[in-house]
Amino acid sequence: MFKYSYDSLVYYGEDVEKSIERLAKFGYDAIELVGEPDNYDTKQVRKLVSDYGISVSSICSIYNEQRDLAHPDPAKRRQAIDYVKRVADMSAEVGAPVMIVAPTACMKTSSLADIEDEIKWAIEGIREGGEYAAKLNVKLCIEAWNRYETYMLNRLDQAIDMMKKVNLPNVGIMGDTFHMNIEEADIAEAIRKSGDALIHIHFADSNRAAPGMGHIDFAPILKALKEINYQGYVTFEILPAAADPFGVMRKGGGQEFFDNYTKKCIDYIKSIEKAIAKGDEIQ
Ligand code: LER
Ligand code: MN
Repeated sequence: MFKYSYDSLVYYGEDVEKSIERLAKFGYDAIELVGEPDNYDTKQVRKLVSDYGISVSSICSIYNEQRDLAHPDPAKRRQAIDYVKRVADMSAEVGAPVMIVAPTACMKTSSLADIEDEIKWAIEGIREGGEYAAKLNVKLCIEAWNRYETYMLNRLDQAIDMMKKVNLPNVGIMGDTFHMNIEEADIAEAIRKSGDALIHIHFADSNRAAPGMGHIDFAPILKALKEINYQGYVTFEILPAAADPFGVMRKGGGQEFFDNYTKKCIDYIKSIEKAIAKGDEIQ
């Protein structure tokens, strides 16, 4: 059986205890927290997850203009590296084994300098952050995003190439089925090719709604994860279908992402997992 968690990014503005309580109620093993260290009392979170019998799977770091590891300005890069380190501290404090790292800001769709220089700066930044995180027993996973969110890493093979250049034992990669559906020729094959390098994964359907609500076939994806003996969490990261999902949530939209989709995600994927285990034909 896979371990399941849910990215609390979509529980916008909610008290963390309510989120943890919901995830425990619907049978999740863990919560993915948002990489905003100032928003959490980490001691309290550690106690809460333990009280509700779940864990913190991971931290979903937020890479914006202020946190761009590939920025041509060294002062901005330093700021981004400091952010990676602060999230590593937060990960250790809440007991999360993995934190997400991205080489550039999300929604930065073209380079500000020569791309080879930007890639080199990103590698240096991830390496410095990774060395810091290693001392805290925290792993970094490099996430590839689709071409409308970044110009740098769009596929898992590119993330693996960067991971190899960073060259640290605690730095791996992750997939996100929403991005992979756009960029990979074959999602299951990309997972198989990643093998041990794949240490985390985000699940969402093609429209970023709960799996089962779009057109991704999750059976071959789960089979590929079994084949590589995937040991990480399957984390649902679903968001409103809008260019500015947070604008939707700020206006009070996205209520279905709380109880409704939280339950749908795990029930749907677990039912496929069970059918695979029984050897049933998946519809
Ligand atoms: C960005 O699209 C993404 O997939 C997240 O994991 C980070 O916000
Ligand atoms: Mn993601």
